[in-house]
Amino acid sequence: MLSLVLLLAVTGEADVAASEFSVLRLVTSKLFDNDHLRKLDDLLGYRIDYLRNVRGPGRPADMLVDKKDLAYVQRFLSQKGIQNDIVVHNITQELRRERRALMGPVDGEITLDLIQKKYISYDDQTALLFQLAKRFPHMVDVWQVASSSEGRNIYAIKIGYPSNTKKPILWIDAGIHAREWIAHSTALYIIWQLIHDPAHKRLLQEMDIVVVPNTNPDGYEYSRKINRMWRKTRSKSTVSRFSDQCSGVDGNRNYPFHFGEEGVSHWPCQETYCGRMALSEPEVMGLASAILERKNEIRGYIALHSFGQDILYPWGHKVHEYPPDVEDLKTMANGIALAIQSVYGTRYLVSNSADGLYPASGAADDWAKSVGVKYAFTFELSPTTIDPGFVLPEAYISRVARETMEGVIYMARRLRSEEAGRLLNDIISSRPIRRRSQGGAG
Ligand code: 0X9
Ligand code: ZN
Repeated sequence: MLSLVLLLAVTGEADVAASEFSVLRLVTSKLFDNDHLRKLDDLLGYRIDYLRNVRGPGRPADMLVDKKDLAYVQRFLSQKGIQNDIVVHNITQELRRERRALMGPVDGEITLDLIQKKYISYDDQTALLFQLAKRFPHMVDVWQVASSSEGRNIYAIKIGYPSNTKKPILWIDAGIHAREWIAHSTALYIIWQLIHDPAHKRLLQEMDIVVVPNTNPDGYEYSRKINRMWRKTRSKSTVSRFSDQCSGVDGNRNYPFHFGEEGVSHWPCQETYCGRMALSEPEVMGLASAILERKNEIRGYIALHSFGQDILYPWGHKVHEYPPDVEDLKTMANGIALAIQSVYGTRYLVSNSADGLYPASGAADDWAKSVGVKYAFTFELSPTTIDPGFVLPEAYISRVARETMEGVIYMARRLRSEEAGRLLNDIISSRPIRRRSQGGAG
């Protein structure tokens, strides 16, 4: 994971001209290669930052290297027999380009065109939710689920037509990791289309879809204004008095399920810091409470993240551990992947999150599954590669959003038909009882 000292140098306004960074992909082949990498840190006099950690022989890792040290690092790795290739020559340039494209607050209405073309600010995302609630009061409800550490209100939007009975819910949230901007934009697009496209009317008569398009607004705004690669929340810890990078908690390590076990850091200055205790983050506390209140209705949960093009299913806290109904989850995930692929041919890999990616405990998807949401997934959206990685150009928003929408609709329809099957079963299995009691009365 990326340490932030260097990233501040990469992205901070004042320092942006001072250093340029490249991304070097390496593949270790032997276990003791790790010792070589530690030795390299010693020789350089600082700890190298990883965009993707070293996970073992044969698995690629990505390191962020100051261009002035690049030749030295490459020579060292090659001498030790560690395969290495430059995958991004100048990541700093890409960040600058993106920064120039950012826009100020929108004047007037937020349009579909805008959300497909721009990464909009948190205030504009919120304005969109209220704009939609005002215009479509018969099918839209917006409410506050949490208040962030810095005091921003976090909203959920429920889309669905009124019903006399409790409707099943598909819950989608996005942006717990601040820098994964394509997740927020995709969530906004899904909201827009569900409301405006009449093709979804029947679905929304029978089920509700709840979307929280930005679960970490403090981090998002920090990522827009100060440090593009910010991942965590922005809560203050005692150590953050010494360094800004020690602020915040990884919200996707802060849920109360196998909290603080594998794939987390207990050190506040690290990217995967899980917090002092589960639910320490007001954002996570608010989301978890909102989900718990509706857990009997929520049939599906999707956490939108980037990047990788994966549909990840539980359990993610430990390798080789699966829920008893894992085959159902895999079938659903395969269907979602095919639905996504049907739009532009983009391939998503379906895998268990611990086996396929890495074990990470205290994450939202595992927790949702643990409280009874049958289908809980993390979608790692596009791209697949570190270049452009989190910094996906705005030109790709509409493509990613459209194909993801297809996956979401596939999942929602499947949930709806499972629900219909369940209702039918209930009716069939309750019939003999009713007959008997009718018989007795007569
Ligand atoms: O590490 C994460 O939180 C997610 N990947 S990301 O690159 N977007 O940070 C993956 C979480 C997968 N789920 C679990 N491990 N439970
Ligand atoms: Zn993420």
